[in-house]
Amino acid sequence: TVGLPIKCKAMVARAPKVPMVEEEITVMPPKAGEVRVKVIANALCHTDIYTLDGHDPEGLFPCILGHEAGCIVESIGEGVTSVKIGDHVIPCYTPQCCETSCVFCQSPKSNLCPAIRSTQGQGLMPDGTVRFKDSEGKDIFHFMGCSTMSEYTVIAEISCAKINPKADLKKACLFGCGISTGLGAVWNTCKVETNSTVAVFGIGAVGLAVIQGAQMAGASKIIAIDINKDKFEMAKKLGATDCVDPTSLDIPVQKHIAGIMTDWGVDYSFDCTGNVNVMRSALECAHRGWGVSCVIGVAASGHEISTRPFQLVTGRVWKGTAFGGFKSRTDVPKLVERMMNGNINIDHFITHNFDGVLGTNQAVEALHSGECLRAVVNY
Ligand code: NAD
Ligand code: AHE
Ligand code: ZN
Repeated sequence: TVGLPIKCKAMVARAPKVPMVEEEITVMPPKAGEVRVKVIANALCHTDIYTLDGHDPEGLFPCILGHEAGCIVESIGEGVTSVKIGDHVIPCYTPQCCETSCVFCQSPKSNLCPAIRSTQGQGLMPDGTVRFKDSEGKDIFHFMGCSTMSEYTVIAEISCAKINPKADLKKACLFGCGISTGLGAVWNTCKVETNSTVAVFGIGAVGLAVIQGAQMAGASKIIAIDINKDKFEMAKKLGATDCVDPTSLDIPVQKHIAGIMTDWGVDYSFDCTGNVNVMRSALECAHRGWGVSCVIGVAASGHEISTRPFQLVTGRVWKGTAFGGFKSRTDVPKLVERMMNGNINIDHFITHNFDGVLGTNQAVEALHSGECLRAVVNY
């Protein structure tokens, strides 16, 4: 079943802060334990831009970005048994090896399977080499184990979540990152209970997914915080009960939330901005005695969080989440089923659609405009 090299189009990020360029590349066949997929649709996540803009300490160039995609298996490498040619899959940057020896896969407490994390962070496949060559035959790095800004890509078998082939890949791709992360932060990482009070900082796709998850969990008060007031209309539609623009306050937003809007703070708060000052506000607006604050946003290289330890001494808990704590191969297919049976509506996240791999640059522009939640690029 192992095929020949494929020539196709891909967006190559040549250097930080430089627009990506469409190039003809060669995608080598999958090696043992790997799967080559045809990418049908890819949505842009803020993290792609963060790496493209040079803020990622693990950012390597030249590379092929992209990690929120819907794909069809084109060929499989030696030993691959869990997917076959023609299967529909969502590549997952948090893999799930399911080995009995993997303490992370065996624990219900975490989804952070480390099986291929080290090579993934170095832009390589698990055997330490790459599957992408440019037109001069030079190597191009992988990204987050996905590299879905290419018509074809190669991923590890343990990164493939096999989904219902009847699901629309142009929608289901969103479960590859942002939506799953926001929902899972609420349901898995924080386990928000009915009647909880919640504050969500940053109302992009991730923040909106947090609001949606909190509403589904039965939260009684959901405070949406953003410096862009245009975000509030959708926040309210999805369940926000209050909206706050911190720039219009004359006191710190955490004092406004814990003091004026609530007596002692919120039960749960979420940072969906990646700004370390916002992370501090989110922690400090959490309820004295038990408030939990969850970091979702990814901070730029060199940025660190701080607060007075007194905030923790007096019972607040600071935690974080990767991919919303979902075990990817087990849980993503279930999320897709829930979308198909109407239990999780995600249509409102797709604000823009573009065609062709080159449409990725229009998606980048759209995400920068502040009006975009998710731009889906259909290849
Ligand atoms: P986005 O750019 O669409 O949304 C960010 C929002 O934050 C915007 O609405 C912006 O106006 C708002 N914002 C910016 N500065 C603010 C401030 N000071 N106060 C309040 N709001 C502010 O991004 P996204 O795709 O929704 O991703 C959000 C963050 O989550 C990013 O940092 C991304 O890298 C990260 N992320 C993490 C995971 C994970 O697994 N932990 C997964 C996906 C995304
Ligand atoms: N490379 C960065 C870390 C980036 C990061 O934290 N990524 C999130 C996913 S963002 C998806 O949009 C994550 O899940 N991290 C866990 C992991 O294993 O990477 C850095 O700081 O080095
Ligand atoms: Zn992402």
